[in-house]
Amino acid sequence: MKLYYDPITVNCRKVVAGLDLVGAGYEDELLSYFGGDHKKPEFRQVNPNAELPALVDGDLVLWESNAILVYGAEKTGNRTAYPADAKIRADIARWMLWECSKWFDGCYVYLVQNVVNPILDSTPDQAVLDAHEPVFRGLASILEAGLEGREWLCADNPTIADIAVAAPMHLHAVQKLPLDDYPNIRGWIARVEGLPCWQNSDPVPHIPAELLAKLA
Ligand SMILES: N[C@@H](CCC(=O)N[C@@H](CS)C(=O)NCC(=O)O)C(=O)O
Repeated sequence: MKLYYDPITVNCRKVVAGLDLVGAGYEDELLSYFGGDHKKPEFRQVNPNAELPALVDGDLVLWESNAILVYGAEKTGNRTAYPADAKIRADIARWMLWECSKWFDGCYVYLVQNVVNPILDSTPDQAVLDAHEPVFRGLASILEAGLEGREWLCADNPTIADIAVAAPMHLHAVQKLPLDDYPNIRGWIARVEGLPCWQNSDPVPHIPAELLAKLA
């Protein structure tokens, strides 16, 4: 399998960590997000959405990070990170769909304002953050309730759903996500951050030093 990715982006961090969790190996095809490689015609042949990541395995050309995680788990047959039980699978599908339809956007506003804007020499727009905060809090309350009394979202162990839902908040400290009111989320993200697959996919070493300095 060949994975097209830039390790610094949210959805690429998701697949790098998730494919590691399920034990799926692949060949690296590294692209530069800030360099705009994903918008070039040759990559659009792979993903017409011009978005990272994408995976090619023989005649299968796959985009959508959560589909890539399901495929990796099916390919390796990892029944711990992707249990066979129908109800657990439905729950995993639910959280992964919630992530890409709601939670990603809920967290992305903070990533753009507090991480991407400073990198691009623009200042965070507090009015945008203030207007968005109720949306974030509504979504965070749903995740907080989903984690009540549980260590992991869908099973007694981490599954691909935990990796998918953690990804949009992967830089939560520099994103400045307002997590003070959500102890279950804080405890859970700390557990995710303790996973070897999460530590192995740390994007920070891949961020050029001159860009990192702008976040200090
Ligand atoms: N739903 C897609 C979203 C992919 C996506 O938005 N990727 C971002 C990087 S995290 C991207 O490449 N965006 C294109 C751009 O900003 O021009 C997935 O989960 O794979």
